[in-house]
Amino acid sequence: SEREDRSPFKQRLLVVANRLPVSAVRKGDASWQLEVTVGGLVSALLGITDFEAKWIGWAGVTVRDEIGRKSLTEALAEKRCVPVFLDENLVNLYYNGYCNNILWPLFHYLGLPQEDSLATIWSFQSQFEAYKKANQLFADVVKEHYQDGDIVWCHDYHLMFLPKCLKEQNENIKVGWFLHTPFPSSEIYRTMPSRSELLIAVLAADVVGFHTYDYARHFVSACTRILGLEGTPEGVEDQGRLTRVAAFPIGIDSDRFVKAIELPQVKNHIKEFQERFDGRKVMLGVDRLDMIKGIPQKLLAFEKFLEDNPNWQDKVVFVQIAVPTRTDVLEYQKLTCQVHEIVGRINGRFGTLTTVPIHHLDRSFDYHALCALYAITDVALITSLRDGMNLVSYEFVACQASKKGALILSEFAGAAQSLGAGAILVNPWNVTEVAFAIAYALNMPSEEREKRHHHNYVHVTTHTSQEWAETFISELNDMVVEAQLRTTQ
Ligand code: ADQ
Repeated sequence: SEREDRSPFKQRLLVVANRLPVSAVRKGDASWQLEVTVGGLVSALLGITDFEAKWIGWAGVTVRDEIGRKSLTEALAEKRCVPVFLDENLVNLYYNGYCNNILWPLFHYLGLPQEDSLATIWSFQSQFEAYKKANQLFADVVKEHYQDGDIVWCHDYHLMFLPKCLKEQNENIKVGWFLHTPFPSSEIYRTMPSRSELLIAVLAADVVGFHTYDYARHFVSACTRILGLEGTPEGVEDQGRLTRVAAFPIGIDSDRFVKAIELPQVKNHIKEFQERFDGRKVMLGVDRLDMIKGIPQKLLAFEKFLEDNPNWQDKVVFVQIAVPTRTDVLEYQKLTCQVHEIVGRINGRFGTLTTVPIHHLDRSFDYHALCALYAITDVALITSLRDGMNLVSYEFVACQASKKGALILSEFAGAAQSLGAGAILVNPWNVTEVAFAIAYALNMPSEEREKRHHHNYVHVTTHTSQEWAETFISELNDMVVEAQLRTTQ
């Protein structure tokens, strides 16, 4: 409640991320329609009642006029959100360019952009300058809202410069930075033209967090090899100042999914889907349509499975839901075409007059329908080529309390570290291996399925998003106390 939020005992938390958890559509000069988008980060922080959280980020729209900016700021304030305004040119260079065309592929081992891509049209250097400028704009907004004792938690690859900008404003700010993607091996990272500046900027934070121990280790190696700093079990040291570097694996708000299965809307969908797919086993993939998710490879593996197992051809259906993202980017358009072509070929080869083996949908599913799909699935197929964590695997497990279906999971998703003992781990590049895993999962005896599911279910329901956020924040508080003790000694 309003009164609770103002409690003097609550520590204030400023969460800074590129996008606010609200999208805004302008309805008139001074009127806005706001829609809350519940992502992993939002639900993680909803569960935290010990802190008073405020969000700072871009609302996804360009607003040029003062009336618009003022009215959007007021509308967002009711949702505890503060907008950062970025103009179109900056969004192109900073967000489309540097973030999504350079950092995203590099961090997922896809390398730096090649000749014919957008990077050469907008030169690298101007994108990097725009990136720094955008990060400074985020820092300026933080400054306006910062009060002594606040915690500032910066998120993701969009804001690697933010810790540095914040500490330059005020060295006493408690700053944490968390990366949601993998941090690549230092051999990959060191191809980055601005490699040193980025590392130095991140190291300004008090705590730097990653999903897995491997990513944290890669980051420390990059700092030792590129910057010549000392790596310790605690983090990275530079002239007596320690930046804590550690793994904080994210989770989901598992209760929200476990309980969803009992909701009438979800039950209706479950009934509808069960009737629709009656007599066939259901396999499911849910991804953003992104190269890192390995969708073409997954389809090829399914094709190989159908080829090798004719007895399964009319007994299994594969539902692949792929929400399009970054649709204005050429590489993503090419990916969509490629996926459509493979789906068409497989359905042409193995379909009948009444059924097709693959239902491929280019769209997002609402929460109730998604939970129902998770619940009726026999085998989930997640074959990311690289993935920071992958929360779809967690959501699937949380919705499978009664069915106890099998999970095929890429060893290159962070989730492989936590769900490895329950899932069937695969190398997504090896189509034959994945095809074999599909056959294995579909034929798996129920005791084995239950055992594997139990392992995953215990993990997903105990290592929740709330626990993740609390652990990170308390580490940040402790770290700052330790640093103060050190300087007073
Ligand atoms: P993403 O790459 O977006 O996140 P993921 O962790 O799987 O990947 O989260 C996707 C979210 O979007 C899930 O909550 C899922 O339910 C939802 N979603 C995906 N497709 C959908 C569809 N068709 N309809 C409806 N909802 C859909 C990044 C990193 C991940 C990391 C997270 C969190 O790339 O590796 O796990 O951040 O840190």
